[in-house]
Amino acid sequence: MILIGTWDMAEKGLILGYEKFKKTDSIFDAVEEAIKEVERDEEFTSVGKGGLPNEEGVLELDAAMMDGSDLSIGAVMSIKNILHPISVARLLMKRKVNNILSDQGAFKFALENGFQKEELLTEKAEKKYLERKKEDPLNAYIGHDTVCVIGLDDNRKMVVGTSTSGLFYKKAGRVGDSPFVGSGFYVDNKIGGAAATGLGEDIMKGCISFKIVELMKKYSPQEACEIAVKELDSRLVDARDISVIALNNKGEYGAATNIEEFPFVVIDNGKVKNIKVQKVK
Ligand code: SD4
Repeated sequence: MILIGTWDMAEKGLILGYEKFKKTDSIFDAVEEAIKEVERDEEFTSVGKGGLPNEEGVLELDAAMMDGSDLSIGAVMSIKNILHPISVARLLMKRKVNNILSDQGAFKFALENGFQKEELLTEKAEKKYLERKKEDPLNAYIGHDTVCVIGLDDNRKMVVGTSTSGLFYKKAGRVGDSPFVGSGFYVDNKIGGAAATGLGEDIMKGCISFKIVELMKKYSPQEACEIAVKELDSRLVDARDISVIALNNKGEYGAATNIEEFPFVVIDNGKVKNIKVQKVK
């Protein structure tokens, strides 16, 4: 089994995800467990608890999960006060309708399904917010990352999950790419999976995760990531940060970025690899 995750922050989660997999043999459990770890760790200021709030000082979270075997999707957008949005997304995934919920509807669904209301805004995050408030608004939106995890088991079952607090100091109700299928994530067992992190507004313009999966019909994950990032970066006016990871159903993986350096983590049958890719040329 293989798990691949965005940024260094994914490392501990991937290890826990692998441990979980050994117990339950479920790639869904592995991906969920990996992301839950990042959501609960207050040190990671762009996902879950301790994440950075919007312009009004409110923490709004986006998350999604997709099953590559039947292409089912679950997602939540702008959910508040729920520690594990990824678990809510997973629960929504097998519903034929009403599988993508936002804000109050997502929160209500979570409460009805046994999740607890929780304060997720930490003192540290609030302090950062108050400092940001005093700064030049042109500096806004710096400080954001999404944890994306793609998993593959030995039976070629694949799943992808994403979770983020989105852009720091975003407008209330703003949603990025992370809960949007095709943009923030995509997976098809017949080919592979991909996921993105960076400025959602730019990522969405290229439906980049779907594009990478399509490209993997012909290219390796590394080539597919590079082609997609290069194309989108050159197509946009003043493109901002776009970083992607991909894993195919043979266990080959790749990543690409248009920023100076993008770290990602892979756990391949228990062996952790911390890898960095440089800006694509
Ligand atoms: C968003 N893509 O909400 C997310 C944020 C992110 O690296 O991934 N930043 O736009």
